Amino acid sequence: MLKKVLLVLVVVALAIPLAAPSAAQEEKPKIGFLPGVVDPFYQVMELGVNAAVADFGLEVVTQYPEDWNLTLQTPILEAYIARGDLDYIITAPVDKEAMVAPLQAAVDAGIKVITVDTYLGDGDYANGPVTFPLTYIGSENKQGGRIAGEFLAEKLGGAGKVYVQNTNPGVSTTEERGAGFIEAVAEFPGMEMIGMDYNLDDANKSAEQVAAVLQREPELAGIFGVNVFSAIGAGNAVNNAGLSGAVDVIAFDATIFAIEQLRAGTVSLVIAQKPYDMGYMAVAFAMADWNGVTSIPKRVPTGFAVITMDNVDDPEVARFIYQVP
Ligand code: T6T
Repeated sequence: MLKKVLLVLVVVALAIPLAAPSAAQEEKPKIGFLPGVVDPFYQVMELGVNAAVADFGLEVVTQYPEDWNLTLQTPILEAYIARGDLDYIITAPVDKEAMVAPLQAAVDAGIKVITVDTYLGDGDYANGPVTFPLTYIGSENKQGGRIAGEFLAEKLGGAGKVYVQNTNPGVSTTEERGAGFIEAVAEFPGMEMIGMDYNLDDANKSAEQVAAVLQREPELAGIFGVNVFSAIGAGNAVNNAGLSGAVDVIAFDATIFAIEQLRAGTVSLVIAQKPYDMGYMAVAFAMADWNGVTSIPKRVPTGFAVITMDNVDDPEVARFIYQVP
């Protein structure tokens, strides 16, 4: 009898190390990264994603839509779902309403969704109309627009005509930047907001629209370009019209071009976001969720670095310039 008991104990002891570990211990999650468009902002975000993927020993699949377009982002997402091997999708939805159903389909297929930069619904994943994403990691875009508006109004001594170059309606980020700018400018009685155009995230279209406004409004004093392509178009149009320094450009997004334009005197303020951190944190939160962490915040604001000629050479500020190798 004693022999039998000992034998059973030995068999059990030997079996323990062979017992199958739980899925989370055994495997690591596979990530799909789906940016909004090919641009330096998302390329820097990808660097952050890749750094975290390397730190955690994960695998990632990345594909960029060529343009900011629903009909380009949706099929990439559908292909990600169809692969059947992704556990998390980290994405910047190109439209806050139209991308809800396609991303819900990912969730229905068992994939968890994290949104970076842009959000779905109203961005309130705790109490808003869309609650399925794990978290929303991105800038406080209304505040970013307000920073641009206040700076420009103050630089113009509280009086002057201003105009906004925007991308597309329905994009959470750029919509909020435009609204924040208009709100801030309205607090200065001498300021006049003369209009806002949508360039469909195309720098050439932005330049054409700005050229037309410069012709029509000889008293225009300032332009807010709400993102990479809007600011590039605005800067080019102002330069082509020979108005560098006479019409102030505020550039959202710290591209190399925006910084060159700052040094040349066409741009007076560059607002840098933190795309590297957005990408890194999105992967880190996916990993935490995978390991059963339950206290993942529904919203992670990432802040800005506000760049002028006074601080552009300060390494603590310059490190936020979008450098793509
Ligand atoms: O400004 C970024 C991003 O925050 C926005 O959502 C879309 O445009 C950019 O990617 C810049 O091109």
